[in-house]
Amino acid sequence: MGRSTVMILLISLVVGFSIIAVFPTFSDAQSESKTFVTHSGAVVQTSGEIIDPLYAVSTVEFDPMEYLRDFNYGDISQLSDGTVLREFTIIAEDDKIMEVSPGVFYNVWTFNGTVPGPTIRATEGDLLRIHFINNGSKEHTIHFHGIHPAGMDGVFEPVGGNGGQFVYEFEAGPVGVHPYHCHVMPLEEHIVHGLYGVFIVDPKEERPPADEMVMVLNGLDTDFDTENNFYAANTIPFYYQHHPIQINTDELIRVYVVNMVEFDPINNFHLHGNLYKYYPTGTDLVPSFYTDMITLSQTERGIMEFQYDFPGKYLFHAHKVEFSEKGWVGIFLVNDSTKKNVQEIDIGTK
Ligand SMILES: [Cu+2]
Repeated sequence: MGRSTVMILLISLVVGFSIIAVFPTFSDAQSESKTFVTHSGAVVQTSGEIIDPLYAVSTVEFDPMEYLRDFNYGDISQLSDGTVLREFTIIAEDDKIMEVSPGVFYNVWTFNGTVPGPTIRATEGDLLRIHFINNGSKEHTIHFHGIHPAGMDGVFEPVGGNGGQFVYEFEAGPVGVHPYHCHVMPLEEHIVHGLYGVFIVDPKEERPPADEMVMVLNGLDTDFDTENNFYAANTIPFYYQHHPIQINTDELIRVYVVNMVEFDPINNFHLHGNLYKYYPTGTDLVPSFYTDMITLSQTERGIMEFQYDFPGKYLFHAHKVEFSEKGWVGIFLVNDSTKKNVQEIDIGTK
């Protein structure tokens, strides 16, 4: 036998054993997965739940306009040393169905019944006590970004489903805007299904009064192929385009923006007809940028401040066009505050 024949024999043996080694795993995986044709016609294998729109019923009530300006300050009491205690109850569930777009039903995993979960708000130095109940079927946790003891990090303390409980307790800090999310593996799956929300820590000396709102930039992988089919600000694609956010000229607007998009490495936020002051993570009271475009990676966030001089309709959207065309686009409808005042005076004199 020549040297080349020996080599061919060796290669054949290696390839043969590889096929034997790989094949059982492959067929196991195949028995668990289902075949699914995506909206674009691609055939994908998925281990996710395929929901028939004809028989599905939405079990989630979520109003993006209400969520936008809804801040949960918790049940407030005072400790003997004067510290403010804020208590929250957060319940995780993983069996809800949401009609995210007409005819598109998606199994969302929720904190307090919605995606995103409630916006938790406190002042720096307050004591937070979060009563977490896991009514889901899988293990879940709450992992807060911020500063806290290791045992409160929501990573190594999985909370079992069907009523498992845990109490997270830590001091609110640092000042800024932070995400919270489930940190159970596979992490992508627990996040993309919706287990996240926003945690705002206000400075002791309050920021100037403003029309404040929260925008969570998120994506929905409705066919479980680890690519997003929809993008949005606050979950429902195109919502604020069809229901513009009403604001007033010469009024300070403050947007707490958090990027929770999975799979795509970056997202961004472009504002039309204006620029905003930007405070990355909101940890500083002095803005770092004056711009109309910020780029955000996973869980990157910050505070935007701006005011409009001129009334009218202005777009805000991802400048990554694919994202805006798949739902991450909205409109600010700027009302003329001087005109409004004149009308009020007119009514008053009649
Ligand atoms: Cu989870």
